[in-house]
Amino acid sequence: MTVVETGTAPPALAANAAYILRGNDIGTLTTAAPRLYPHLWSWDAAFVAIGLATVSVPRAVAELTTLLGAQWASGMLPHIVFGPDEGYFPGPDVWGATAPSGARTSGICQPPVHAIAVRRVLDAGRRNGGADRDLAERFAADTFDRWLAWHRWLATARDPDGRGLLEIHHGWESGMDNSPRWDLAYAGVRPGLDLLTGRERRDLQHVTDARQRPTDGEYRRYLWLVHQMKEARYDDVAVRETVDFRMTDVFMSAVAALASDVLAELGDEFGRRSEADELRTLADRFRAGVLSTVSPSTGLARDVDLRTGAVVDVPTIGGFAPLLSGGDAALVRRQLDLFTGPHWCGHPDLRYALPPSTAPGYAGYSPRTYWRGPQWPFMNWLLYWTLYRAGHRDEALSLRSEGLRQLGDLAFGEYYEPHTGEALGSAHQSWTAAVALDWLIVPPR
Ligand code: 2M8
Repeated sequence: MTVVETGTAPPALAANAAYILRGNDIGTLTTAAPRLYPHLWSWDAAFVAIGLATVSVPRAVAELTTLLGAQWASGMLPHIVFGPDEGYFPGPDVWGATAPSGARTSGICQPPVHAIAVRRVLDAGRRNGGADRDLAERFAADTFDRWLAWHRWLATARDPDGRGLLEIHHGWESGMDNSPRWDLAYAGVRPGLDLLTGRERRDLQHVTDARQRPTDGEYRRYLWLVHQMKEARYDDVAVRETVDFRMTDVFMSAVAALASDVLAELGDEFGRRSEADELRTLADRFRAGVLSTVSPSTGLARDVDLRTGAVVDVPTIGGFAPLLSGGDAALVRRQLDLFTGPHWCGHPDLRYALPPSTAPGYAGYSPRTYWRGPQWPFMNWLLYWTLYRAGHRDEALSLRSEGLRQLGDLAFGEYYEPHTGEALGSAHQSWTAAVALDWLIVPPR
């Protein structure tokens, strides 16, 4: 085990992280968090599998199998796979969506990070050898077409014009729900119905400081969009034509570029040459799309409102999409300097040198409010893994050591206050525990 300065001895941190994942395990799925999120979330499940792979390859495989079991006929992986708990709002009754397998799901998606999890589980199986290796290799080979179908669906349903930028229909699809990235789009969403009054916001029962969560006004808009998509029967074309929220998501597009490359490498290993070529073409398309959005003045990538044509110029973590997609060495260098510099990770008032979800200097920065300022451990891991893979080792290892120091409080918070290091949101958040395990147990390659 590598020793990193965490404030807590690494074995104790790893043991606690494994304990959290075990506690959130309800059989075939790991809840994203014990009370606030008592179901499986799509991109959380990928990070959870990455953490689980360090302690049990079969359990990691089971997590991804549960997600795939809820895949829609179109290839879409839904953003929530509901377990038996009824304590989340909006729950299955609001979504009214079911996968061909009968699994109850939401009707939208999240960023496609999953190929990274398959890669990581395969690597863990091969490190362990024996039955773990056999299982992981069989799983990766047997499910390759399912992940491919997911990427193909994104490329056709969400980038029908081939501009290399994925379109989203709800802030929840970005995973960065109330980020200032979406303020402009939400300002144009005027709910035709009040779908909140009379319903209970369960999230506020578990996070008692309401400032850490989206407002009721934001929730009314969230629910209205769900209503519109449900009315369109979740049909890809009908939703595009009717929904009040249509944004390109540059961060999700960068994840698609990265994950398509990772899936292509898996295709190479399993003799799927033409599919690997197809995935590389997709990766190139998304990479080019991401790079086309970069502001020459700020150096950050930008989202576009497809309904109005407005370009969103706000300094959020989403602007660093090129760090995930790569593709332009000079731009990536410029972004790394910005990322490590005094406006972001190197900001003198930060407790740990980790990226806040919104730049501290921005007028709308709010250090305790969800995606409007706090630091997110899984995000730190994603950037760490990608930067290391791309050869930016110093920056990657700094994210790892600072990320581990942050988690030394053993709270495994959903997100962290950047100046004090206080854990916020849900405690015992699964993906936070998962990335701690990977950081502690798997040496960077
Ligand atoms: C948050 O989103 C959910 C809705 O999907 C919520 O607020 O109820 C986001 O942080 C999202 O990225 C994450 O996947 C989910 C579960 O951790 O929680």
